[in-house]
Amino acid sequence: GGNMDVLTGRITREVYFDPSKLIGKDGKVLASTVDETKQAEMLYKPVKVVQELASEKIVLVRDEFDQVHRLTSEGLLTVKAEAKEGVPDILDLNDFSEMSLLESLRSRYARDEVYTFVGPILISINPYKWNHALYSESAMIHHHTQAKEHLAPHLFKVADASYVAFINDGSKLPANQSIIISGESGAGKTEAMKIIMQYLARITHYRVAATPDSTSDSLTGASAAILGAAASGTTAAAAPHLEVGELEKKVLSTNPFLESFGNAKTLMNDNSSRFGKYVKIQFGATGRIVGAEITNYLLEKTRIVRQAEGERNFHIFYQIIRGGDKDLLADLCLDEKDGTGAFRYLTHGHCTDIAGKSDADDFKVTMECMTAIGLDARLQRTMLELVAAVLHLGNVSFQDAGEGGSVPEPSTQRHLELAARFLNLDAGEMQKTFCSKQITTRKDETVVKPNDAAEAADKRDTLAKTVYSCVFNWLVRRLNMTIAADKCWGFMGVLDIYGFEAFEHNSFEQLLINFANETLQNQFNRHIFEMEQEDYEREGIDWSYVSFNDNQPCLALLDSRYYREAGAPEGEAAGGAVAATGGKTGASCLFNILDDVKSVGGGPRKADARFLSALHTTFAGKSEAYVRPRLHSDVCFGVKHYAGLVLYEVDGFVERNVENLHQNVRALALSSTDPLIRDDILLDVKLFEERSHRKKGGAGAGPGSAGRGGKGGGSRLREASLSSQFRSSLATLVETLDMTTPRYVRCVKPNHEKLSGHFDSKEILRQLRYAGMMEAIRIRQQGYALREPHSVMYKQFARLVPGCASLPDLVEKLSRMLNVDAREWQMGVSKVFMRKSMAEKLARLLELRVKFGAHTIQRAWTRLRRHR
Ligand code: AOV
Ligand code: MG
Repeated sequence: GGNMDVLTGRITREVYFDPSKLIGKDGKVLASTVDETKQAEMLYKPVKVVQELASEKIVLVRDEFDQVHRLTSEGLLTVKAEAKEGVPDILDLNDFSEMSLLESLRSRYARDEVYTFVGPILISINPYKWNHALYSESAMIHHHTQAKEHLAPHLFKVADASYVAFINDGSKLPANQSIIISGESGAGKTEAMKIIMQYLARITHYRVAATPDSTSDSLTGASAAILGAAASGTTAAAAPHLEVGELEKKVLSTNPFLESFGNAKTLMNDNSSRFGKYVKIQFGATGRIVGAEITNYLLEKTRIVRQAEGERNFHIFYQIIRGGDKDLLADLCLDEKDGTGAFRYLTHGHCTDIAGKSDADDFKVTMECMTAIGLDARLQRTMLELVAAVLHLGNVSFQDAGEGGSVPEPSTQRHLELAARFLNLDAGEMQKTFCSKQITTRKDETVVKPNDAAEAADKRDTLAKTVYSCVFNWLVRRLNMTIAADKCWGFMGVLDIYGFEAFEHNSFEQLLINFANETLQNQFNRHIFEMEQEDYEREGIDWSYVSFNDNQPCLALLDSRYYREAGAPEGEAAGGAVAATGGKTGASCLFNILDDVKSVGGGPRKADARFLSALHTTFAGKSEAYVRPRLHSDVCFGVKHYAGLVLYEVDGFVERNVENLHQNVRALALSSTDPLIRDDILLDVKLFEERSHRKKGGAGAGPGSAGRGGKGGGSRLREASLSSQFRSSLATLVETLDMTTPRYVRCVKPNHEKLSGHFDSKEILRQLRYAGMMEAIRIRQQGYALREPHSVMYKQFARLVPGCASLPDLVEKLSRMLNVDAREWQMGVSKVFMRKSMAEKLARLLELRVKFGAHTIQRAWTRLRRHR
């Protein structure tokens, strides 16, 4: 093959090397001494051949850093022309390897072809530059009207396929769809979601406009219109402009609006989503949009009071200060001389600007969206006041005042009063709440104790976080009130969450974010596997041997919902009991242990330590996904996620999970005299209070806990904890996704520098591996890589095998000739399924036929047979 040229010194192609074929001076393969990360780093680097020792099959190569390596000759990899050129669908590569995948993507990316299919999955590599023609209205019409096989990979293609499947189902029942967008922070998920929504908002209108009888409510009529448009070649010329209806405008307006409140600049992404969302676009039976329903997931609250170096708080804060008019700023007392620099909550990261972004302009857009969505002047005003209240809270400082007590610094008293005013709270009560704590003794007596300055500041931050996250959730509720339809025929959901995160320091938030990604990865794996299974079953193929590496051990470690007897860590304390009672919620998992840690006694630090030691005892050496780190095992634990090992620092886990330590902050918030704030905006706080009162009442497990294995106090506490709410909202999401036909968009970040045109192979390969792309392709490979229709197979090989009577006979003889065993192939109803090694041998056979002619092979085959 390709190596031959190298060995004879005729190197005409680019050569890459495979680090696992490195050899040392002694001629031994080094692979075992080069660890995996190092190998990944060296992966597929182009090299020049320095010297070849053809007799010993050893090659010396020089890399770009002028370092010379010794390799076995199989370590030289040549890129086939096909991969070098790049194919629109990776599954069409005859010769699949990580390198050919990477080379295909690289050459496409260089031609600005940022989208590539892997079967039904779309890979999108962030271009970091806008190609407006790619998303123009004529591009939309083109995608909607042209036959699919002529279209290049595109988000529109995914959206259109989804839409067509949805309405074209033929039955009277909707086939609900989902488009699941995933990828690391900054990979382009949110932009992809917006592009998809823009497309759907316009195309659904176009379709109705093109329907001859647009009043017809008939589904088949609507589908016929699409097909008609495609057949008659209706194109941009026939529909000069795609209109967007009022409702569609509202739906689209929710995106910039929620971004203002829920997105922020991080080191990874100038516009990073700090919440997850699933938008169900609701359709009527005519295929038109009738509304949208947004589900949001866990806003990253800590950002409100603290930002890492180089990062910002949520956009809205900067927008108001920079875009609000004089009167507004004077009313909200935000007209400080130093602008954004005057507010402590905005200056932690020492970064208040985003290159190329105008917060003032964005403020106008935010306000326009708010009006478009239908929030009236009073609601808008209240919302702005609450945002101002948060900023003022941040500027309140405390000083110690002897005997463990504290008071606000006199110069910041003004801010405390302003915050109280905008929240409609009593400033004196607010100060009391910050600067003292109420403790209930064993005898149920309430004692008031002073807080020192640090404790007071902590409570101040808790109030700020509570208020802001309530405002955010309230906004989503309001949006749903205005845009969600009461009744709809069916829906298409689009999911855009925060990507997998592994920082230097990881905390509770990262664990929840990564748990969400883990859950989705599992959903993806299951689906891809099931799809494969269906193809096999359709063809009547035995697929039972296809092994599948899922991330179930990690999920079971985190959430007992995923506990499965075979896969669960052995010997865990609750294991036997679980099997006996048949209830899986009783299995110990990380989140249950966290929920059960008593926060009382010794303060939050001690509680975190108890949590950590419980984890070590329960899981170290027992769960394959759990890691007790060699260093810092007194403050850290590790989880082996599908995307790699992450070490979490337990500091703050118990407190953030239970949110229970500041009961009097909640009571303070609920004393607001503005009913809109108290009953509506702060609904989350109110519900939380009600739940914990029920708990205190001790009246057994309420109806709400019935489904959760109601097992005394523990389960009731679990209901209230942040992680348990997150767990159940994710479980509901997965249930919803499982009821739809999912399509996947895997976004990839080409480099860390946010540069356009820079393709960092190592980074891209890492993400593709983590996203399970290799796994998805591996299933195909490990299963049957090659699926040839019967006729093609017969035509290609019958001439090489003399005297074969039928296709089964041909395949039988071929497999003997090539010395492959019976497990390598199966005869399907319409295709022959062959595994990778047989496919490769056949490819070589074809190559030989080309070089030496069919008769030579026939002769060789006959001789061989006689010999035996
Ligand atoms: P993310 O949603 O995946 O990150 P975004 O969708 O916010 O990432 O994309 C990050 C940035 O990349 C955008 O602000 C654009 O500048 C650029 N970008 C993304 N897609 C395109 C595109 N199709 N064409 C041109 N530029 C693009 V995060 O929310 O941080 O996980 O949490
Ligand atoms: Mg995003």
